[in-house]
Amino acid sequence: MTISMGIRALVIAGVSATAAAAYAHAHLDRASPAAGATLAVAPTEVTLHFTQRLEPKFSTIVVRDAGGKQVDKGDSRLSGEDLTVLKVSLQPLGSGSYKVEWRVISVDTHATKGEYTFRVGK
Ligand SMILES: [Cu+2]
Repeated sequence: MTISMGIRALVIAGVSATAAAAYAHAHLDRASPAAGATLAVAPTEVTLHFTQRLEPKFSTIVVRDAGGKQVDKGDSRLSGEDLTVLKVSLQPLGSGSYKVEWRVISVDTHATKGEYTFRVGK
């Protein structure tokens, strides 16, 4: 192997390792209600789609109103057969701003979390 071939092999190995790491955690892929959405009709549940399968025991969604009061029903659960979809049911929501806080552990045992807000009403 020439020196230049060796360097090229190292560069390719480095790129592959970075790409693998990017896929190795559960990131939020899409959400319903969507981040920043304003809904005329109150949603009855929040559904989050992740980029990786989740560990059900350690993956939760909490939804809070503007005052910090929890307004979900505490029934976070995985949905569907691919184990990448997490849901929680909501209590009846009035007009206002709501925050979705999610915290998950993916099947590779890595933890990720995030939050976003949506609005009901005007
Ligand atoms: Cu990971």
